[in-house]
Amino acid sequence: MPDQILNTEDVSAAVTDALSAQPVWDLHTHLYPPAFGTPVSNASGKVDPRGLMLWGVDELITYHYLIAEVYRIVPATKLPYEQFWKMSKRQQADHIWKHLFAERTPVSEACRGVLTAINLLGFDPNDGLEKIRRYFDQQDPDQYIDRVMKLANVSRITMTNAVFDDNERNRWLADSNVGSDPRFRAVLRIDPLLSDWPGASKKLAEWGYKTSPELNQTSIDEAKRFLGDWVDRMKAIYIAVSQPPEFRYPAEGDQTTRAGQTILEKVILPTCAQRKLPFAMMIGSRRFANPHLQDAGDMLGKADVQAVVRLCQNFPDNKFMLTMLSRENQHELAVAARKFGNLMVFGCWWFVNNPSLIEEITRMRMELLGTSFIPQHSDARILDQLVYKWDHSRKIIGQVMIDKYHDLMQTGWKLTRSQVRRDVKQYLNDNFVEFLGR
Ligand code: FIX
Ligand code: ZN
Repeated sequence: MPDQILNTEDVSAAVTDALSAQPVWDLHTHLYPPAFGTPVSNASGKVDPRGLMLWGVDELITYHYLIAEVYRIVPATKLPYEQFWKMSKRQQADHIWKHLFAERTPVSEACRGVLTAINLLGFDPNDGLEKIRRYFDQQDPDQYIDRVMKLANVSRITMTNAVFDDNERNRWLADSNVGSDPRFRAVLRIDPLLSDWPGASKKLAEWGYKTSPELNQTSIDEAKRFLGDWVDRMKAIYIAVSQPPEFRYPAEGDQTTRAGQTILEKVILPTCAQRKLPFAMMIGSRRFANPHLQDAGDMLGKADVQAVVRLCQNFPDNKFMLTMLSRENQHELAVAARKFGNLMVFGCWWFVNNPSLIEEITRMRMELLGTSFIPQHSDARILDQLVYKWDHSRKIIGQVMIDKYHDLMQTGWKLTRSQVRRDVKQYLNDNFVEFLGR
């Protein structure tokens, strides 16, 4: 069938159809397959209280974004944090549902996301939770993953495998096939290696590597062996860290911070370059601004994009994936990406993963980078979130693409349906696949 040249009035439907039809490789999530255990009661009967696979309506409602929001309504003076954390997951969900959904209008993005997911899963959120809970209690987690991936049109789920987390590490050591589910890919996440070499070196020593807080050649060689062992064990497709807004390169500050620079220069980047693995830096998270909120207590700060520029300058053989948490960093980061082909900007992360900012950032990136960036990742922690995060993001990315195509067509450019499909595939899949393989 000949390729169709689009009229202005055809563009909206062509973009919407292409985005809906194109499966997305979700390149950063905190999701897991059932092999990592699930604490959620379900039809398979296998419930692991420390399981890492989170799914179902009570997990959706107790997402840490909503814990932060409910504590604005019922402050700790009324509900002490430790009392909340002692509640069952269902009791926490009931508390959040009461205060954020029943007694107030759920207009925040995190609240709206819960309702989009419930609705697209075929329920009426106005029916209350009991009927929905009964549905989830009857689901087999393995089959449910297929249902959610189909609904969200996600082709692959990329995990975040934090090797310094005992619960995660011990699962890999107990079963080398734990990560073999073909729907998932592993990522070696190594924050403490960069942020706390003294502590990390002691842990590596406990695990059989000849490392010490002194960063001598033996420690450097052994830390590289550690990375290689875990990249191989996980078949990791990239190595990742999140860094605070204070991250600088070259490092400034105390000995631990400077040790982080040595680890970066002599351990991580050589390992990634040798194995042609991207190194993903997620910069701007200031952990535990309110520690009582646990994961919900993290904050953001404006970071230094020039640190990224210097890394790209100094390590031209490395591939850097970058996302930053502060809205104020986005423009400078996009301009940095114009200067370095080994820098791939991705996603609207966490506190910029809201419709107004996804639109602003995607529009700015499209104007500066064309089709050579990765607009989004879900950062989902609960499986069902894929349904809403990709529904919401496809719509916003689509609106920006439609506007930019209309601008393009003003020049007389003849836009075709296959060009639209090609661009959408580039954004949702090919840019990531090509960057991995470069
Ligand atoms: O560092 C990260 O991977 C962050 O995405 C998480 O720590 C954060 O809690 C999150 O899930 C944000 O969406
Ligand atoms: Zn994340």
